[in-house]
Amino acid sequence: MQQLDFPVWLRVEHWLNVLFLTLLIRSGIEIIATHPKLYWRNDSRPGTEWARFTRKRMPKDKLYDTLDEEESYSSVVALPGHKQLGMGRHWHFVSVIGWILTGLVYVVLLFATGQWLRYVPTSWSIFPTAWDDLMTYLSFDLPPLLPGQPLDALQKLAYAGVIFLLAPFQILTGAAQSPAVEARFPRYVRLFGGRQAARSLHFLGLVAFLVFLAVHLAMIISWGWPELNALMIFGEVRDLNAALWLSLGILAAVVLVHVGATVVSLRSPRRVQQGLGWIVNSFRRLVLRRLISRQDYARSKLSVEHRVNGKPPCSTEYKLMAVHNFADWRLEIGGLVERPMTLTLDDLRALREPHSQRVLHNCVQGWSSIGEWGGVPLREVVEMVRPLPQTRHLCFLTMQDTGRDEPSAEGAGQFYEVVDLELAREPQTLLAYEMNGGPLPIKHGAPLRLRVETQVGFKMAKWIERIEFVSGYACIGKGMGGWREDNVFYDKDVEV
Ligand SMILES: Nc1nc2c(c(=O)[nH]1)N[C@H]1C(S)=C(S)[C@@H](COP(=O)(O)O)O[C@H]1N2
Ligand SMILES: [Mo]
Repeated sequence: MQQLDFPVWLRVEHWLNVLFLTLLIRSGIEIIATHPKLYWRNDSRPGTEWARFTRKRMPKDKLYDTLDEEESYSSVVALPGHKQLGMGRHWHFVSVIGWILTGLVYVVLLFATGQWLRYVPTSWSIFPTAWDDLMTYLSFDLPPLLPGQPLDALQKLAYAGVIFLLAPFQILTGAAQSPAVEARFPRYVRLFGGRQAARSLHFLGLVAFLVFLAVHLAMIISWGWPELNALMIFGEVRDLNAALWLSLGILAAVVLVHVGATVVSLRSPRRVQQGLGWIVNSFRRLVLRRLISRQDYARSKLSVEHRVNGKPPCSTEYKLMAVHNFADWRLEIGGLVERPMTLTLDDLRALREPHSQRVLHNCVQGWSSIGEWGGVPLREVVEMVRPLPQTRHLCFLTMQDTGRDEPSAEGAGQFYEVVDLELAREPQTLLAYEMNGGPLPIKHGAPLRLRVETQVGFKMAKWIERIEFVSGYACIGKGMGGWREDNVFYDKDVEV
């Protein structure tokens, strides 16, 4: 029979796992901080959360948005802490790539070397034995190890559960939160009970990992830290002191990575955004870019109260337009096009019967709602104005001046977002002037807003006044591809 020892790859994998899991946990907590509430239903209706990690109470009589609900957690628990969702996302996604690659190598080697026998039970008798082991532990005693194996029955089942159930569960519930995956495979998300249920389950998976870590450490202490530690360092029980120092050295290196990641994220977020963004984007392009939205939720699934993000323009000009039902509003389309245009709302309505779609909206903060949007598919407008060959992106400029309209937000200036031409041509990319069968309400972007269903919500500019076709965006704003990218360091392409 295969000897279940501690080959070098197993030891390396173990310590890499420590690094990636802890990075995932801290960056995950940063992501929760931005909307510290958990729901079961897709509409994330205020008041229906089953768990909340904040003391803030939101007003019932005033328009507030999700940014007002955000919490600032300490860097001790969150990477990097202090309301840096953009940074938390970059670290979470980079770590998840590292963790999945580590996991794949691990599983392949486990099966290639016969070491899988240490985790995969080969007889039903393991269950009654594990029960006996549990009773033994509860009476503060140590159960016998399985013959010829490094673990007792209960430990074997616990490790098998973490490796073959919990880890895949976290990956699957994580994927179920990607707007691109949801848009292309709405049924996949339904498997978990919807977007918010997937988010809640992902959180419970985090709790399960924390419990596992606590029990794992307790076990090591009760079975003999020095010897087990030596096994994880040298692969055999020898040089206990050297093993101790080496393991402390590895842990110090892990802590150093965490401290370093936290400090650069807080001090030079732009560098982290560019560096990690490059890694994450390469994977995202490879895996998610070809997913095209195919959503059509039933009318009965529409959220009674669609959540809101961003505060409407409060200029007199905008208010006057609103009073006149936006008769004076104009949409300018220009830049690298053959036929620049200026359209009124009536012109847009006259283009065609409104196209409508019932879709799930994912805010980067974590909430979701389902709405019906009506308007003109953007690709029809693109065909009308005829982009020049060098066009790569569309820049959506809005009537919102964030410094004036949302003073509590970080950053100032005109809100804009850049979307790639290929996304603009997808069937469910929409210039919407209707919502749930009526005119688009002011808080949702009247008179015109964008819908790009494979992306996270912040790409969908509201209160649009101009669309500029461009070949690059380095000269727009701070050059990162949108107001949020410029000011709060989000990633430009947000299929997750
Ligand atoms: N002009 C502008 N558009 C915006 C925003 C904003 O702050 N300003 N917020 C974005 C974000 S973060 C989200 S989640 C969606 C919210 O759309 P909703 O309020 O219709 O739900 O709008 C997006 N469009
Ligand atoms: Mo958002």
